[in-house]
Amino acid sequence: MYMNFQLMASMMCADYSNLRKEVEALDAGGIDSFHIDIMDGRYVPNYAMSLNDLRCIRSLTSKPLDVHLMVEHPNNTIELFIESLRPGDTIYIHPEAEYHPSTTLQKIINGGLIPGIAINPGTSFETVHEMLRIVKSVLVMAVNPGNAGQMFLPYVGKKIEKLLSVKDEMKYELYWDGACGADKIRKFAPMGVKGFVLGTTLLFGQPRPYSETLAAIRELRFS
Ligand code: S6P
Ligand code: MG
Repeated sequence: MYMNFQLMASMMCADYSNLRKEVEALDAGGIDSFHIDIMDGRYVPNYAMSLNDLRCIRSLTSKPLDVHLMVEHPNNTIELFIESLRPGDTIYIHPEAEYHPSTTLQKIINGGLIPGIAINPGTSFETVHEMLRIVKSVLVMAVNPGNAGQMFLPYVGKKIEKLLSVKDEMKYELYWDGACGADKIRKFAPMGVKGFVLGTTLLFGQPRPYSETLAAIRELRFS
């Protein structure tokens, strides 16, 4: 059976000694968008990509960017991201990181971008329910935020089912971030998850070119 889903490259996993080549190979290889993980060392205990990395990648591709802000109080700096992006790009904030997440989401909307929230493994569906009316994209974290190469946390499955059950009524799309293997795409794409962020589990650090990996994923069999 043919299945329509999107594949995003988690650029914190890319080879930074060759960033231009990485972007070009992913772009030509059929990636749908570039996932940019921004961290502040406070909301999560790590630093990943910078605003300059984001601007560099934005200049190297015409494909959409999805920017995943793992920072405290994104409202303080959201304009920097909005002005660095284009219509069709998405900004995800973590609602726990903001006193008034709906104000920050409104700024993203007013900036002409797609508003999104990222939901941590330990954050309940009920906590974010009202925000689902505002956002267009929901990024479900299948690992704790902060690092690539972590183990999948199976308890997120139940929350994904809840989020899928109201997505049409509340008009948003659901995306997967963290430890995404072929088994996850095979199971969750038919259930309605629209796209998957690919990192070290499936895309980066593999012996074959990105074009072959991406083609193989698109050829997965769904019963
Ligand atoms: C985690 C981050 C993710 C990772 C991605 C890496 O804080 O938001 O986007 O970069 O999960 O993928 P993998 O397959 O190495 O877990
Ligand atoms: Mg991410």
